[in-house]
Amino acid sequence: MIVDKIAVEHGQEIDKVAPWLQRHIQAMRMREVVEKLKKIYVPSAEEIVKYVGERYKRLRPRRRGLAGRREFEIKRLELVYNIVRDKLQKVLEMPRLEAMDEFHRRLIEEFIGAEVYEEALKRVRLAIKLARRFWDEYRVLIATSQSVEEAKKYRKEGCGRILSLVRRLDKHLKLLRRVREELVQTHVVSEGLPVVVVAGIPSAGKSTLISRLSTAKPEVAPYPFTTKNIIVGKVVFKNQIFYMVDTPGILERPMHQHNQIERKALVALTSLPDAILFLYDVSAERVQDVVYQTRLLEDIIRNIALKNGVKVVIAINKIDVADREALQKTYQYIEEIKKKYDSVVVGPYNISALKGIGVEQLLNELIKLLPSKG
Ligand SMILES: Nc1nc2c(ncn2[C@@H]2O[C@H](COP(=O)(O)OP(=O)(O)O)[C@@H](O)[C@H]2O)c(=O)[nH]1
Ligand SMILES: [Mg+2]
Repeated sequence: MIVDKIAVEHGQEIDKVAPWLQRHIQAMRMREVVEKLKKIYVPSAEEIVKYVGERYKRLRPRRRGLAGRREFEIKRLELVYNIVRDKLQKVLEMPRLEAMDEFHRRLIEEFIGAEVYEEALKRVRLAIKLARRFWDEYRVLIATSQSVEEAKKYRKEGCGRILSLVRRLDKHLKLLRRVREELVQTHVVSEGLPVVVVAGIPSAGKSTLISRLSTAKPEVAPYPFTTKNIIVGKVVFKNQIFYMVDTPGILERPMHQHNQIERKALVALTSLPDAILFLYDVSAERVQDVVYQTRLLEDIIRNIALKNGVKVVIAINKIDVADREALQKTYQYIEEIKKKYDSVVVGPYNISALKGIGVEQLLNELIKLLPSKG
């Protein structure tokens, strides 16, 4: 894998390299994982068996007599073995957990379980090995059979044993297939560009801001293993291209209110951002007061920013219709937050996502925090 080479050439292990390089490695891994998964097809056991059956029907004996029969039955066995091996070997191209970027790895760890995933791959590997053993064994039995009946009997037995290996893999194949399908969906954030994750209570203006700043209509993709979505806008600003990501329902409430799925989703999400943008809603229509919003901010600082060494940029949104009292309180709370988490917090910037007030200055600050393209 290319990224391992980079780390090795730098003479260091991945977690010891500089943060920017680590980010770069993660981004490249992320892309590699998705590119790889796109090219893999994970069949069900039933599909493999059915495919074998179709191909099997087309085989015809070429010679008469016992020698011809042996040759024919070996051909049939070989066909079954070859198909099973090829299909399963393709499945084994699924990346090992240790070769994955953190986002994808954590998704699997949280929603599937690391052991369950590795076990599935192990079973597939084992099935290939056993299939090979049956092929070796039964090929000899058929080749040395003393009658047409005996040749048939061994072929039946050999094919049966190989196909029963496949049938017993069914559960594991289904799991790998699901993992593949879920992770491939993350292609919209897997191009290797820097990521800014936007947080804030519902109606704070996250969607409005992302729509305003993205070059095209934001893309919506399923958040793997959940019924939630990831919304991604691509932002181009002064030579910098990055993603602005919204994850509705995940960074909108303090974490003690999260259900199990949201907690898992958050754990995976933690490794994604290069910076976090937190939006305060200071309008009279805000659905939560600013104390609540500050608690959410603090949660995000502790659970994402501090753990991953990324900054949180604070923007006070809806400045065009700000409620005076809420605005003043917000300044006070932010002051306190800055005292507590001085090195992590940037801002605040007053903006109106709707009217476009202050957004250029905000972008200027945001891009300073992102790894540069080159
Ligand atoms: N006046 C005003 N309204 C805004 C502003 N930003 C967003 N809104 C409105 O607030 C509502 C919720 O915005 P939305 O972007 O959907 O919030 P989200 O839930 O955080 O994605 C919408 O009606 C927006 O038009 C702003 O800067 N000023
Ligand atoms: Mg929204």
